[in-house]
Amino acid sequence: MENPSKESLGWNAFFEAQRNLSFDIARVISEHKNNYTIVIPSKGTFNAQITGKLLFCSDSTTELPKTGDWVHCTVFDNDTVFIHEVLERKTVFSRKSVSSHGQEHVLGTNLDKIFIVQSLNENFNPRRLERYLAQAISSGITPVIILSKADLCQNLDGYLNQIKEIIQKTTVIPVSTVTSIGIEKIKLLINTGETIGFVGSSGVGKSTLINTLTQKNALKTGHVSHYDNKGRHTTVSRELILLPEGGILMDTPGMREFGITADENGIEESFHELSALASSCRFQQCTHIHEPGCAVKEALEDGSISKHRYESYIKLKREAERFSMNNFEKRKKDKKQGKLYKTMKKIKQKR
Ligand SMILES: Nc1nc2c(ncn2[C@@H]2O[C@H](COP(=O)(O)OP(=O)(O)O)[C@@H](O)[C@H]2O)c(=O)[nH]1
Ligand SMILES: [Mg+2]
Ligand SMILES: [Zn+2]
Repeated sequence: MENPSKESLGWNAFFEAQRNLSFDIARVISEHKNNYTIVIPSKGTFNAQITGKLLFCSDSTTELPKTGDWVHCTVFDNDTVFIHEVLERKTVFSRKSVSSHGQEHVLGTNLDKIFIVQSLNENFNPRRLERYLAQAISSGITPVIILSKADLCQNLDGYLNQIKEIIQKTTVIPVSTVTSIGIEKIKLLINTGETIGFVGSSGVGKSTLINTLTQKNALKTGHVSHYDNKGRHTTVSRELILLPEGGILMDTPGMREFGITADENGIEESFHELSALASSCRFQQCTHIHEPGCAVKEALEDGSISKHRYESYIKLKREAERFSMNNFEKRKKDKKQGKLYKTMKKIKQKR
């Protein structure tokens, strides 16, 4: 697999419809500061930069190339490749960043599946699982739950019991890279041309699992050294890895917090037993907090839904709502200007 075909890199009809034949196409394998590693089908791996036009015409950094993107590019010589355009993304998996005022932070694009990895020890956390699930579902990406380090766990059923109501239709695979349990099941879920993102806290075993799946035969697509302008080696944070038997894996760095950018539909879908109840609430716009005739509250009181589940639902709905409000830069500005206007009016009235 020296020079992979476009299909094995994940190219399909969705991207073909956007093809501009005056350019080469390439998939972004990893991103560094102003520098990308890309694979051009049948040509190989290159370092690439973006054109000034792409940089200056982008409204936000989320529009710039991200790991997983398909791009239109031009090879000038083997050292100079310019990315002109990012093709429309089939899916985007993001989180709300903790540091930069809750902006959207793209983790990877054009993912077909998300493997949510939690280890069967103190890392296991049903509430965090709900977050990842809501985010995957609202991004239109199929989630799979991977319960790692199964060799350390004496009580698998106890763990499974805790997530019974959360998982709904989601596939759950207990796995161990020590005993190899579950590895074959995971392989069956990775189809040729599919891109799979691995997410989960640091230390749960994502990289070890990816190494096991690739059996070190993977094409070392990101195996170009990257140096920033001071000559320091920069960390490769996210990287696509091609499996020899088909399938593309994306490792992500561990995240201490995972803020969701999910939309309300995604939340409703991942909590569908609660949304189903909501249709029987007396008020259509019921918030399920204090309204009379609330079917969700009734179910909570009679014990048919758990308190944990109810609280997550309310919390994530609120978070999604807040994100969608904050996300519209314009709205934010309007709000600020509105505030300023009100303050000035007050000052004037006082005079
Ligand atoms: N007992 C056990 N340890 C594992 C397993 N998979 C990974 N580990 C260990 O967990 C630690 C973190 O693994 P790593 O793959 O770096 O986690 P990542 O941060 O999610 O990429 C390492 O010390 C691994 O050896 C497993 O299935 N069982
Ligand atoms: Mg890792
Ligand atoms: Zn209600």
